[in-house]
Amino acid sequence: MRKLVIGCAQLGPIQKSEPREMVVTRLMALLEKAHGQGATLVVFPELALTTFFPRWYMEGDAEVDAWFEREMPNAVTRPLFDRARELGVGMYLGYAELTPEGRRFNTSILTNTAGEIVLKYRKVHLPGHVEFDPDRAFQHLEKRYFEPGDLGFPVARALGGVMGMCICNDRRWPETYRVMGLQGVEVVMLGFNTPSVNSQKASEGPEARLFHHRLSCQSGAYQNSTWVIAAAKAGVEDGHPLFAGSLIVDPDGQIVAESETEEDELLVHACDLDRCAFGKDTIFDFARHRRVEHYGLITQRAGAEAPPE
Ligand code: CDV
Repeated sequence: MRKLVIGCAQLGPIQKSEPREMVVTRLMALLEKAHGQGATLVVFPELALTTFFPRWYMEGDAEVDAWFEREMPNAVTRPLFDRARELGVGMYLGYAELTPEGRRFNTSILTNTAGEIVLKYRKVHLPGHVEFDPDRAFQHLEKRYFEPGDLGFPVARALGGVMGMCICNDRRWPETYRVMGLQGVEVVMLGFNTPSVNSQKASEGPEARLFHHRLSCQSGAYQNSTWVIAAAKAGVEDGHPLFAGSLIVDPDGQIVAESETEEDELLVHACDLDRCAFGKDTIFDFARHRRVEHYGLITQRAGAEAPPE
């Protein structure tokens, strides 16, 4: 048995006016709690330091850049990184990254128990739109504020396993998990901010959205025989509800822990990474059963094209 005790640290809402220092205090409380329950890895949500700012339409660079981090760790997050290192706890942390060249990404990093950044990921599948859309119930401007990630879906050996990351909307795409599955991933960590209602389909409420969220995480876990740890930012941010549904999913696709509130909440589970072996070696055994000669369209074509009538 290769046991990795993982904390899935859900955050309740962060209001637009809440300073990062206050959020870091909340993250540190969750970190301490996770450590107290034996965790050596804590997974925090997407854009964990601020409100989900892509719902707000902004034009000026200065206004936009105020939501971004120019380095990580920085003055505000240093206490979190220091405490995680002291406790010997690794972290997945999502934040908005502004590079020295002025590029903007929706990013996550993974630290090891020594506090070193061992993996970086930049969100590939960016939902939403670029311009203000008056027909939507609310805005989702990720395509305005971020470039698509340019790092692919890397994995790293860390914390005793093969670790991979993605961010929010990425979890709905089978390609996300499969590219990491082909690198032997054993833990896929992800953070998310998902509105409780669909901005373009009012009839799609929280139950339907939770169903699709669970379905995506559970199928990704099962089909690649990997643990999936999904940490929500939840609750009502300045009048905009986000659902919760933080999950820990085992390599059989079963949910072993799920959040019960829309507040700061911690799930902890002792994940046996050796449980990934049966699915990888026996059920799916990619090397023996995959037929890549038939998968060309996956990389040749982005959009679906039905045959001519
Ligand atoms: N932050 C996200 O990527 N949210 C999307 C919403 C907009 C559908 C998600 O897939 O949850």
